[in-house]
Amino acid sequence: MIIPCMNEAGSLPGVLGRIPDGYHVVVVDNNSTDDTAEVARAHGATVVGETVPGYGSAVHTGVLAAETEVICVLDGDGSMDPQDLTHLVAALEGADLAVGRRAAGHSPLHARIGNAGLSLRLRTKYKLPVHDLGAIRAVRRQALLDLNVTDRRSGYPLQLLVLASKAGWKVVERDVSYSPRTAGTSKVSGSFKGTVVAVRDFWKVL
Ligand SMILES: Nc1nc2c(ncn2[C@@H]2O[C@H](COP(=O)(O)OP(=O)(O)O)[C@@H](O)[C@H]2O)c(=O)[nH]1
Ligand SMILES: [Mg+2]
Repeated sequence: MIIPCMNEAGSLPGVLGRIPDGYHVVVVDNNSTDDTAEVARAHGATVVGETVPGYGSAVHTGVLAAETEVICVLDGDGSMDPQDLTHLVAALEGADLAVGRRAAGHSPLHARIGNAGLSLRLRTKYKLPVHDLGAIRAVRRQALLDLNVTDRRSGYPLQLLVLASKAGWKVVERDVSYSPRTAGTSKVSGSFKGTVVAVRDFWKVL
């Protein structure tokens, strides 16, 4: 299980306290200026550092560091429940990629509109059965590496979905919970500016 983290020391204890049995956690510390790395280690995670900023950069470093056949990725801000990953991993039985559809309740309005537009495009142009952007996911590690996702910023999850479609992968989506982050500050969708930058990143991919 890979958790990209930039200054998530406040949220991590809650996240790492809900890891399902049998999972090994790699926290990718992306230039945190707080105690993210120490907190992660204290809660049993392996910590890998990544100095190149960006969500995709942190995730890719985690994928390289992981040693399991199947990997999962989720945020370290407490907005997602690691227990949901067991359903996504189970769905890989009949699929190449399993992504979560986050409950919409707590997202800011601009983020919801952006997600709706982009996921509509994924359904129509790329024939993917998705209603969200794959922010939490499970996939086989080697297949993911072979797919060669190159985006190192917030477009990473979207590029993964587009490449999966082009490669003829079977993609499935499952409902997952979604709450406000439990501490710290948002790096992407919490601010209007962050969302504009992210949507621009996304649209380039599409
Ligand atoms: N955007 C961004 N997120 C990062 C980076 N490094 C790690 N992350 C983590 O990626 C996850 C998602 O970021 P978050 O701020 O929650 O985005 P939001 O939910 O869209 O507001 C969090 O666990 C971040 O700590 C980075 O360089 N940029
Ligand atoms: Mg978040």
